Amino acid sequence: MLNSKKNWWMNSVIYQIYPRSFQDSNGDGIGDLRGIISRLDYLKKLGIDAIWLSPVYSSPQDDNGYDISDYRGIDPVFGTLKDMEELISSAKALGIRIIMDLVLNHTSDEHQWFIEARKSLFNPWHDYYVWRDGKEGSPPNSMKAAFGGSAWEWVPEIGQYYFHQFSLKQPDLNWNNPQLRRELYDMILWWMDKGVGGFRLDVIDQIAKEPDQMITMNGSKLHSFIREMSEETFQKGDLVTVGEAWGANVENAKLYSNPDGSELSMVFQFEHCTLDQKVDGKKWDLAPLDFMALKRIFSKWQIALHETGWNSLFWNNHDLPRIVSRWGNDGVYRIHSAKMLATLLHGLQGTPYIYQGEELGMTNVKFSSISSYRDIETVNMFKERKEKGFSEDDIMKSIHAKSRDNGRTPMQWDKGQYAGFTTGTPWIPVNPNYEKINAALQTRDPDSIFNYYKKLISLRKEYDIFVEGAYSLLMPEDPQVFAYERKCLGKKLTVICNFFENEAYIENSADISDMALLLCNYGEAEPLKKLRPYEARMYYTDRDSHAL
Ligand code: TEU
Ligand code: CA
Repeated sequence: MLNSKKNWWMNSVIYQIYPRSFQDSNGDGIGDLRGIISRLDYLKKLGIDAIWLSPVYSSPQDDNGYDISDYRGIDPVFGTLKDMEELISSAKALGIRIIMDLVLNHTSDEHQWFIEARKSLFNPWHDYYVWRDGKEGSPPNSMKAAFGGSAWEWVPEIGQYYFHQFSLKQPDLNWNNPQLRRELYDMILWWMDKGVGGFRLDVIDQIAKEPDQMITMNGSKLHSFIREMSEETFQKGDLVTVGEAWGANVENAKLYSNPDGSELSMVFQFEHCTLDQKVDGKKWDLAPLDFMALKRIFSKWQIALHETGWNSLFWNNHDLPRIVSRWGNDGVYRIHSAKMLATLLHGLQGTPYIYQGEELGMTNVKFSSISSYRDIETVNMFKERKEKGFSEDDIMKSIHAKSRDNGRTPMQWDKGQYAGFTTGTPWIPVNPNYEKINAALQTRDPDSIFNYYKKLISLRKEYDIFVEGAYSLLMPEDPQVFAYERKCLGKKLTVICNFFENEAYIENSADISDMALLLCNYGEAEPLKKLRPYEARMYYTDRDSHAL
């Protein structure tokens, strides 16, 4: 950070809320804005700085709100615009900013623009979307949609196909149209006027698609579109902006998160999230985690973006399985492994994200029947693979490991009915482990995962090394331990984690002499010869004799 200014979001921690599953206030079984308002105290207690709110705009809910029919309206299942304004101001009073989720790659097919666009080739809104001629039955090319089937959908009335990278009900916007871009920017400015603290940009790497070239991500105009948008909107405020990009690499991440502020604050990239699937397979094609690759990839991003960009740090979001089940241990070592994973992540350089329930060590869920699943991606995959002849057992195994619904079961507040989420029937079943894993138990237990996260968040505020320190990997060849240090101006932070349930033996590889123990997930630390199952430690000194 030597040359660039420090921004508020650099020592912030962002908490993601999936509104549908957070807190219901009116008994219809669906979480809503008034529910969130009623839980702000809980978030204040945890110590987070900002809330990333998954979409609450008007939507037919084909993809739980990622299909927007009116960017300026709030969907009645979530509340009203007044509730939204109240959420922004009540959060602000607690020092918490609200980050809206902007879906700019596509709208709902029920958006007024699309209703017009599909009426005729000469309609003024036609060009807001991506159309190609074709003959009925033979789409322009073989591109596939993320949620199954062709990416092209025939509209017989006008004899053209429209392009959709996600569901049929999520037609892609045509960013080449300047008028469309202007309308999007005006909408962003409108939300900025409402006092939001920033934006998360859904699949931002896909807005500059070039379907004739079969290009979805990283199209040639991508960064010029982002720079234009940033200049016209974000740069007029003191916002945090986060680009979701499955197609990011360390090179383009330096553009996205250029410290000169010309694009976004940071990029949310997923390279580590593909390390437990078969090479050339899909996420459903399960493979054990490649731990050495995890060390390599985290290290690569830490080093590449140091002083040239900014990282998002996360294990979880609403599209990913629960980390404690995925790469920790949701049996006997649930608490230790959840804390270890948190320690590893929160010691890195970047802005940490906590996904609702992660701070409680919430786990994956194993519904026995596909009828309990709600996610369009999961449901479509089930059908598709059944038709292809996969066994139901195999498919359910993939779903239990990777379904997006793992992260979407209701937030577990207490041991009451439906975990305190709703007085009605929840839209998706509650994870049956809520009597053991819930917020009420953990907020009053000083050794809980919740209170451990709280401690990690407060450490980030207390020591500037979390923001500034330069990263290096320790013990690179160790197949079981993930250890690294951060250094800056005579200060040093060392993080040592046993990633597995076997004890790990350490031979003088991390020099922690004269360092103070900041945190250990077993409470007391023993001499650093042996690490217990999933043991994590964090050490600090501000008198590092080896530092420059
Ligand atoms: O996700 C981006 C995306 O590419 C997902 O389809 C992702 O590949 C998948 O969820 C992995 O299982 C964003 C949103 O986060 C997601 O919820 C939306 O469904 C999607 O965009 C479409 O808006
Ligand atoms: Ca509700």
